[in-house]
Amino acid sequence: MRHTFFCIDGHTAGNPVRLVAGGAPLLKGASMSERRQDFLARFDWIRTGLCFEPRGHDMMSGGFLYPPTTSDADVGILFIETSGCLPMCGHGTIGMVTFGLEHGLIQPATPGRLKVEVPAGTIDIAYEAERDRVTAVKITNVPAYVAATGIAIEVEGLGPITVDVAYGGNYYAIVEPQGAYAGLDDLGAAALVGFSGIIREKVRAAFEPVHPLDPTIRGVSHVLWADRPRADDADGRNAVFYGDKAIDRSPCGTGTSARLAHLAAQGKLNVGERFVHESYIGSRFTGRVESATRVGDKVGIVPSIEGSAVATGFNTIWIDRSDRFWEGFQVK
Ligand code: PYC
Repeated sequence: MRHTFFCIDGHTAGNPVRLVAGGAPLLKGASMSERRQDFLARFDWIRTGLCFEPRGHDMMSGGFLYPPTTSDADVGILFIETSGCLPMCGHGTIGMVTFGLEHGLIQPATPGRLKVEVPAGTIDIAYEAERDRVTAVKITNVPAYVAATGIAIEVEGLGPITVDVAYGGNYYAIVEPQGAYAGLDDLGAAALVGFSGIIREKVRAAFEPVHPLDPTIRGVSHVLWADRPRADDADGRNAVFYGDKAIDRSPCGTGTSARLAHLAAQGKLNVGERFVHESYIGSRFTGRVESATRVGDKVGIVPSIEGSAVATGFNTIWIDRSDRFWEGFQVK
């Protein structure tokens, strides 16, 4: 049996975005969070088929547009990625909103503004367009907060390090320069990937964060290596590890949100201040601490992230069950 998925492929700040515009399954659930659970239970083969090899690769990421479940939202998004269905994805949102607007799949009630329902909550979008191109997307994200500080672990080949855990739509183990970690260029991508897997495993063994308002969001999924900026007009640089082998080519929207909450908690960033974040490849998002808030009983912030995306083409993909690799595979 052949399943056909019509996709708009592209990238946000260099990281892939595959908007699955045709072929989305009907999902059960009274919210995007419940639909995410339903998708994972019944349709995860679509995610692995579209994200893993041979139709995808280690960094593949994207999602589906759905009618929202709440009357105040314009659209709902379900994210797919090599590691699972994320509660929120910043670079994915910027890409899917851009491609959806440019191709008439999203019809805003108010031009220039959107409310988007994602599994982690409802986010506000402000976008700019010139003729038929969307040139900038700003996400006012779900609230971000620091879940734990000072988790001490021993990493074979790197030595002892201390990490903090912060939430920005996903939970991040944040590694700041310290000890044998002098900066991103000192390690390089292959070592960052190798150490990240170990760090995530050790942090998971030591601490399991659970979102105070949605217990389906739990556990450290990503590792954010923080560093000084390369450019004079940037404020920081990062490398975000996700899945099993991926370094985000963008500055990572939820990672930047978590980092903003982290810096705010350290007293290094105030409400109203912006933070230009460089990615591993030098692309940028502009982050901002919009306001102070609470996440359940935790002190947090409302972060925003701004960036842009480029569509690279249409891609009609078949998942044919007679193909031995119909569900996709990963080389570990
Ligand atoms: O931009 O939030 C993000 C993201 C998560 C994983 C990869 N990118």
